[in-house]
Amino acid sequence: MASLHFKSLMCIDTEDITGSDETHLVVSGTTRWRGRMNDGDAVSLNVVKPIPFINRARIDLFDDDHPDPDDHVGTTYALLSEIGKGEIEHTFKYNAPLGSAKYVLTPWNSRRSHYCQSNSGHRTRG
Ligand SMILES: [Ca+2]
Ligand SMILES: [Ca+2]
Repeated sequence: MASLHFKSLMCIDTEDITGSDETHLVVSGTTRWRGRMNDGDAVSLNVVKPIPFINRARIDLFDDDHPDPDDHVGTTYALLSEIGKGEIEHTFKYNAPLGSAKYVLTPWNSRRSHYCQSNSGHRTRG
């Protein structure tokens, strides 16, 4: 088991043509962060609590639109095999006939979780 620690998100180019994006970050189907971002904005993701995962965690980035369907900016995965490789960043690039977007999720850090180990030292006497 591992846990995913996000650091920051930068918006290079919004998907919406005018104004800011209503950006939201979804991990394994659960929204973990949501906010408005415009070109050049960077936000700290320290407010996002570490997210435990087993083999990999799917990370999706969206821009909310209403009444149109939300724009899916992109998908990436945090992998168990990345543990110990330091901080990792991913650039989401989105291209569609009516818009483009570029975001940098930088960096994340997968660490071995201590959750599984919390009981490992416990021995029953018998
Ligand atoms: Ca949009
Ligand atoms: Ca939007």
